[in-house]
Amino acid sequence: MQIAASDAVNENADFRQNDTGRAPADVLIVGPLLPELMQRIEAKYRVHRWWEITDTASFLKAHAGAIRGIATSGRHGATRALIESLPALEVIVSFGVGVDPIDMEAARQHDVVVTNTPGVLDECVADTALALMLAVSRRICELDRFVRAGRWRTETPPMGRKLGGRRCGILGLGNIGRQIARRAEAFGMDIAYHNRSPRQDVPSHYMYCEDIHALARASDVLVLAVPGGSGTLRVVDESVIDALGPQGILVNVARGSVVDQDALVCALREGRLGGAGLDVFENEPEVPDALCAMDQVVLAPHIGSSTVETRQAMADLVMANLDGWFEKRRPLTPVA
Ligand code: 8YV
Repeated sequence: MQIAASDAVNENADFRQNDTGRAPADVLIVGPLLPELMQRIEAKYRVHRWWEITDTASFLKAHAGAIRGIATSGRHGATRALIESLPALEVIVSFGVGVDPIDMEAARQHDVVVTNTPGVLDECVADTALALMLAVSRRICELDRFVRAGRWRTETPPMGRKLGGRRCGILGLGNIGRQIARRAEAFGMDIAYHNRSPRQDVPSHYMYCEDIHALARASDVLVLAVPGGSGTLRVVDESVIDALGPQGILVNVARGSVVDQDALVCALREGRLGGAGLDVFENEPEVPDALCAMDQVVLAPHIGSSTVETRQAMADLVMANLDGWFEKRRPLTPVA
């Protein structure tokens, strides 16, 4: 079914919740968000659903001048073209902490405030990193398949490797990275990390590595927790993977763009890397068939922050940022 420009607007929404006495602001939602969050936005704002609009040129002609807000996510982002086609745009609120798919430079140039949802998802993303680490190291998914296939009756289950006593290297010791370190320590692992510079506010026994190669060489498990974007594009390349080595495990809860995915597949296939736990991929939701066929790899569909509790907290923060901007010109968590 083709959806005309006018159909993608919540014309009949009940705006009584807007107690400012002013007409509700027009907000463009770039791609589907949590249904409950979209309902909350639609109850207070005049919402346009960008992904449902087929004739974008006519839509922009009719509505571009009125749209003052964009609601998006770490998945859908906001391109320069979109930002520049909305002359009245004031704010972009994003569901997620990573703003790499938002053209931040375009937003800055056009005085558009960008907000994200920091702080509320660190623990869940760190839990996901540990879950992947354990699953790969102890071969949990492979052994699950082993049991389901009835192989236990006739074969000895293959052994995993212990995490305790091994070193967890963390690329990007930010808020999420620090939560990963705390959890890895609880499993008896030693911690190493690489950031642009050493952190003064972390335990002094965390080992600082000057560069990614030194970190990979020092690590048994290398966990990626850096932001995506041009600064980290494919920094984990063939040489870093080789430095991690045939017993090493790579865990990625950051962005697919941080890893050279072809080099990763090749190293796993040739046994130059021991295993991988991957929550993110280069071209989501596409995952190479080669990875799907490998037992030493555990795959997740970008669910780092995806728990009921954390997604609720993220949705609350998106609303607080949107309302904060339109009611008081004060968003709660603007991106610096
Ligand atoms: C979300 C994320 O899954 O916070 C991020 O940067 O990648 C995740 O928490 C994503 O933003 C939702 O699309």
